Amino acid sequence: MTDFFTTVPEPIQFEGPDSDNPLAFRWYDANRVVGDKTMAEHLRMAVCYWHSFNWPGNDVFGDGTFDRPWLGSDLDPMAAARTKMAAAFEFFEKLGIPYFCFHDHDVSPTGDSFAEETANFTELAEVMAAHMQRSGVGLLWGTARLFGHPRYMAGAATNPDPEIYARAAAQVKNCMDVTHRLGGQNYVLWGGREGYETLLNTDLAKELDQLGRFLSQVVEYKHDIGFEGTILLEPKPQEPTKHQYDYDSQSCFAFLQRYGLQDEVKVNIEVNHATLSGHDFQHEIAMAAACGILGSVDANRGDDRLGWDTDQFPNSVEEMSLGVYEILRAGGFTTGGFNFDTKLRRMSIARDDLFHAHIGGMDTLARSLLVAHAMLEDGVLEQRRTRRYEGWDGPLGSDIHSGTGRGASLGSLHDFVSGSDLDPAPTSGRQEELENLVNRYIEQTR
Ligand code: XLS
Ligand code: NI
Ligand code: NI
Repeated sequence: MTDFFTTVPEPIQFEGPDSDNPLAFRWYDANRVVGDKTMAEHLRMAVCYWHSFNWPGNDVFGDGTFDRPWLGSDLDPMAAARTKMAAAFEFFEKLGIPYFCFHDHDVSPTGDSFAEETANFTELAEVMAAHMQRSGVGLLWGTARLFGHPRYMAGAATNPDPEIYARAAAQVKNCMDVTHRLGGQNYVLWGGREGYETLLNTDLAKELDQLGRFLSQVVEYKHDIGFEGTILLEPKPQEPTKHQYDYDSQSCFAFLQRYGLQDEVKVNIEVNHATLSGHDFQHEIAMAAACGILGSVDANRGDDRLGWDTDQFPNSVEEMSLGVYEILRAGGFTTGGFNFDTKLRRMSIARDDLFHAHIGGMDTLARSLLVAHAMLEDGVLEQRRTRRYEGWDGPLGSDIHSGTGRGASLGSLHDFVSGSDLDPAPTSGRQEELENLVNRYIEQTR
């Protein structure tokens, strides 16, 4: 291990809920078995490279505040990338996190030409492979940064210029190759610039077809190279563009169906993107699961008062428990996991702030897993839900679904209602009682 994080000399340990050591886990006990899997296997948590190691702590008004010595513009970019990578893996190992995620340009400098970009990335992928081998830390997903360079200002796949589409496709091919080489579990596409600023200069129909074509080419290439991970779209309604096409899970599903990709591509749901689109995190997970496209999660939280992606570390057990509950109901993750797409606040400038932030996030998810598992195991919520719909298991419900008997048509339903003294009584939704029940699990689960 290198010695960038000198104030945290030893790996973080689990000490239990009564510990007052701020550099210990109180809930995340990697090997604790919860149901049929360990906590580590359920949660499959990852650190993201970009916010933790590439972002200098700047914002639109001010410069970087963080102590990230590898970000100096006077450094040799390849040497700086190696230093950064060593510090990143030191962090992953000391934190005891099983996975990480990256953008191509997080780990590798772009250089002056595409050839140089490719050569740099190929070289640094081998350095990354060696770190992964030594540390046992795996790659949850890779992704290409198709939104940073000025060439992508009007989109990558959805750019009005097909040469920019081609440049983006070449970059994605490289990134899929490296993700495959490193045993990545998934490959992500977040459409940061795949949207518009004004309809006055935008051909929506053309752009959607371009995006559909791009994604189809990604899927074809995945099969060509035998990549077994999952291709994931990451919904977000806006920011940086005024409107993004991958708005939310339900619109992604419609898009995938339109281009015949619904069995090939799933979604990576981010908590703060869910809330920006006007939904709860729980809603986005449940909707993706209902559509059969639940893939992975970017764990973070937003700020109710701010209308942008603040990417704060998750700290609400209630919010995360309800999301994890839907994940468990859907059978849990397969290739997905929880990536901390989270950044420190700009004033958190001590090196060990990165540990405190991730420890809090990991403990929040671990505790949420316990709550969600207890709720599912006890079955009370599921029984209530099942009972609420049980009429649909009876003869009338099956007639309607199968289009037979009384349920054959509006006419036959009309005959049925007219010829009976049908007067169905409404039943209570019992929402408050159920909310109290959830709070009981949060209070009591250990
Ligand atoms: C930005 C996105 C981005 C993706 C990866 O809002 O969350 O970080 O996760 O490109
Ligand atoms: Ni994200
Ligand atoms: Ni985000």
